[in-house]
Amino acid sequence: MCGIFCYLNYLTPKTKKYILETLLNGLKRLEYRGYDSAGLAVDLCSGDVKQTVIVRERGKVAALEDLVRLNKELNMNEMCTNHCGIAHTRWATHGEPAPRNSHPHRSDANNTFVVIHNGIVTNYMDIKKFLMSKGYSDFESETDTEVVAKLALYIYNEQPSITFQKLVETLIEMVDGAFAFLFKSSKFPDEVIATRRGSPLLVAIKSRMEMMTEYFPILYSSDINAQSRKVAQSGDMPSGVALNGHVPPPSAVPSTTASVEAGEFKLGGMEPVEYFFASDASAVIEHTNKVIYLEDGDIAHVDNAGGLRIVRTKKKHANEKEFRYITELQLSLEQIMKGEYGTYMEKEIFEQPESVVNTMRGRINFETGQVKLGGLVEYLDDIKRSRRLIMIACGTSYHSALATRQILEELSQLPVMVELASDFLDRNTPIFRDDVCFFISQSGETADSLMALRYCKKRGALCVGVTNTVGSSISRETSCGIHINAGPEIGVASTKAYTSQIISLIMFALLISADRISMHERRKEIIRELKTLPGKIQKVLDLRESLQELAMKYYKEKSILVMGRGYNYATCLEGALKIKEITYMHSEGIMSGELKHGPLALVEPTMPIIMVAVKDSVYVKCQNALEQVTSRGGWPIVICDEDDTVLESIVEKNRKSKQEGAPITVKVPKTVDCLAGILTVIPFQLLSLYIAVANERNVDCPRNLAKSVTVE
Ligand code: G6Q
Ligand code: GLU
Repeated sequence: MCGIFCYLNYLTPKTKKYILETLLNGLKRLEYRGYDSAGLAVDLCSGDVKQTVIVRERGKVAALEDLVRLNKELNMNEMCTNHCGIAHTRWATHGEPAPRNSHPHRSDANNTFVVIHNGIVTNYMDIKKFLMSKGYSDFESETDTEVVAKLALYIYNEQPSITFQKLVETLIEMVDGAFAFLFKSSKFPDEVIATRRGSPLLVAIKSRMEMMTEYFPILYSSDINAQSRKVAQSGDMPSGVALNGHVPPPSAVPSTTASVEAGEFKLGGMEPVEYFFASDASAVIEHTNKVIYLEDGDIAHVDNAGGLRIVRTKKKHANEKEFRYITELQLSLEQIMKGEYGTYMEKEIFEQPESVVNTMRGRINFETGQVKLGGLVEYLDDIKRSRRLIMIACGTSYHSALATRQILEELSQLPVMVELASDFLDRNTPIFRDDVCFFISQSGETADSLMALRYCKKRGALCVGVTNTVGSSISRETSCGIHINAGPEIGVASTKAYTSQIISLIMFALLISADRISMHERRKEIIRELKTLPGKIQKVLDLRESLQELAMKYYKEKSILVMGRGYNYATCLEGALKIKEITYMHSEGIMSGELKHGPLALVEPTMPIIMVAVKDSVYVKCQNALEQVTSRGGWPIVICDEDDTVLESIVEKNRKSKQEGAPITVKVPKTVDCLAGILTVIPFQLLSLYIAVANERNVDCPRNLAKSVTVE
């Protein structure tokens, strides 16, 4: 999530103005990732001891820039020969967007250690308790990140002779969750350490010298001394690279004088060098195209002699790659921001194997089956005692409520109502003090949902937010809530937020039923399936080519009907919404139980129809619906389980010769009923995307729509 940027100049005299502009510019390049606040840390270069100054602001990078300009401590003309500056854009997960919660965070009033962080430290409460017991109690923020800065100081104070690298190595062993961290310290001036686990991070190198190799060796701290073999000028591989079958191609032969020696990037004595660390290449491409993408567990260290080394604690498996590629970027800025994808929507669809993991991270213990939602702890008993649960939302978020209503009813044993916020308000719906109202919203700013929240709050109901935006109006005005942690969603058509909303609500259902023995097996089955979900999502994404084919079949059509029932009714509504909003084609989600009551009149051989039917409790009813449709000349595409042959044969039976050749089924992996909607909706996300692309629509910004609907 969000952005990290660092600029380190070694033997390259730069004014403070240049350094600050480079940092701010780096952050601006990362703005597209979405964020709510920004900050940076630089040193005062005059004086014996380098003092670190931190500047942080809520809102845009431009606001931070204004604050930097006004800062009296910073002398823009000051020359820094060696300097390390770090900068950050934050997408809040813990604590509202505010200067005090913005990064960098510091260990103490002297800024001895400062840290920036993307991701979530899931055991931050435990670390905080531990630090407080040791007398480190001057916490200034509500973030999970601040504990890391304080933990760094604690480790240092315990072992004042510890190296910077060893300190970070020790620290990350104690931290659970996902992170990309950058550490800077007055105890180790002009140095920086970067490390990651689950969040992206790269280091880019700018030097007059040409790199002599395309491979950067890894050092293992367990056997660092043994790693002193050298890259010989003759073209030997960096130490360890040739081991275990990872023999790089002959193009790795060194070409000039910069060398990678014993795992350290050396620049021939007193050579100047500049390093950049960033969450993605868009922030560095204007400076250099030499980039090393760090991998989980890598600790990249630039020392005070300008050397770079990448260290790992130990080998995970024997044939682990013992080097990182030094990549030469060939891409334009625009291409880098969207990665390999043409649009943000596409990128966000393909991010789902990761985003669902982020939603579950630190919340589900797959071994013990325990579910923890930190934001609800204090209110769980009240929720269990409530009269009914009411889920209120708009658009896609409303569909996520529909998708989870049944499992919530089953596991909570409470009546569950699902409401469109606008209609809920229109009806002046009766609300009572013992109601619990959930407000589901990606942006957390949707006007109708917010009004409904205020309406319910006024009537004394307990209001719970389920949003993707910490610090949003809905997250602020609710009493408690769940942050869905899908990461910033930029495409107007909601995709990854939808699947993460479903998972969040299912986690809530699991939580509320945790002490019901009768639900034990059911919960176990769901938790088991949640674990395998990312792989299954990937399998559906791998169907992209057949969905592209299908899009080419449909892209000139005027209308598509989408039919299903049970858990998959929500998929039909959401699928139809995706199609209409980005392709501008008419599409209707139809509850197949309603077919006979009207929609059947639309069925004829030329009407495009997609039916969703997986082997759950309504499967037989879905077969009947399919029979009804095919016997009236309809020839639907069926989204079904991968082992299904029955539905195919029903379609085949009624197949007219002129319809031959096109695909009949889109098969998705089998999962438990309440999670099937996550797998069945992805074909619609992709189909609508490909139809929109074929029709040259603006996928990310469809006409007449906005990402955040702040008007009624
Ligand atoms: C769907 C749209 C839209 C959205 C609603 C509610 O693709 O993004 O339907 O879901 O406008 O928005 P929030 O979830 O931000 O409240
Ligand atoms: N969890 C951290 C916070 O809330 C970092 C969020 C981010 O990735 O920007 O401050």
